Amino acid sequence: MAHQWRGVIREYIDRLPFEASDPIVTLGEGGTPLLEAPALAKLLDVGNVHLKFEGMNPTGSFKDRGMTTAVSKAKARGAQAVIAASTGNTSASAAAYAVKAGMTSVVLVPAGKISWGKLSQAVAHKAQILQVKGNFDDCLRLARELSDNYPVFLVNSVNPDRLQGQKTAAFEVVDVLGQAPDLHAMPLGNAGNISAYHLGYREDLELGRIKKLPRLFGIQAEGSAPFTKGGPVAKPETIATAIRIGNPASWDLAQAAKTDTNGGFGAVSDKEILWMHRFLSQETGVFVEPSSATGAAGLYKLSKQGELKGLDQVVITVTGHGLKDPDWALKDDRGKKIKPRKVAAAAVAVAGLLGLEKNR
Ligand code: AN7
Repeated sequence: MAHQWRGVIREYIDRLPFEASDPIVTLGEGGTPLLEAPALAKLLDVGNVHLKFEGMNPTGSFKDRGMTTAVSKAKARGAQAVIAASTGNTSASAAAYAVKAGMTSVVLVPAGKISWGKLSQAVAHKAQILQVKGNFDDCLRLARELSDNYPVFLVNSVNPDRLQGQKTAAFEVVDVLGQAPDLHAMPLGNAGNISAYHLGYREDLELGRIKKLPRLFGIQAEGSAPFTKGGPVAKPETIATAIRIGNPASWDLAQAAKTDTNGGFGAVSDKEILWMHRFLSQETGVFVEPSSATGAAGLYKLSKQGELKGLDQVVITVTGHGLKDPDWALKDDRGKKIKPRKVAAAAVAVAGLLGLEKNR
């Protein structure tokens, strides 16, 4: 029988706090493509760019890597319900893994500020969804308070089991490249992901699988950029709703990731994010949600400032699938809705609209 990828816990069990006899709740997450993107290498003027396409996870985002570990541990501890605060992707993932585990899920989302693709996933997986009159930071505060005082198990990335699973993305990059890249960039929100990559690459360094750490770069949206502002942002705003976060929980871990790797934080405007969102679709064939274009958009900005000179290997994690939040693809640069033209069901009419001349 052909080998099937078994999910990150089984694939990396010797590097995770699990035994084969532990309950393992998986939907086959991880093993995502690391795609060469020559168009992006040219744009950024660096040797090579690879996109780590995390939208290829079972619920369409990188969150599944940490959800398999968090929900598996919750099950081992006898949990019957999980709770998560979310800008959308965590709720979709928590809801799906809770179903797989035979648990119920509660998700707290900022009212009106999550994409309908993500909301549809939480609904489909029968989560109890509550729209909180507040932002993500309020949702997380509530989720923590509830899990401290009621029988619901917290599966946000403040739960260390989440980072354990998420660190496997770094292992996969090293498995494919055979080394660490010079620089690895990603979107930055609550900062779980950059902290997890740091953990994963550090472990690879200690095991001698890599000779140096990649410089880790986390890129935020300008309207919600606590890391470049130097402190929490009270009213975060951006069209990139996944990273509309003003008070990141993993603040200290992200600072350590930056310092330890000689990395950096950046911020890009919504316009820059949408430009890169389109570039990725049109020039690399990879469809991501707007938030996920942030890492590449940040590097483009740095490249224009001459900051990427001489880099050979660059990896950019694109965190979520384009189908999560497809509305942006259907808008032109001025925000006008793109409507494909209508045509009569006749070849000559189609050819006419396409400007095709008949073969001789
Ligand atoms: C597509 O789902 O915080 O810096 O509640 O959905 O690890 O928070 C999502 C975050 C990047 C930021 N890209 O990652 C949530 C949530 C996408 C995301 C991030 C998120 P972190």
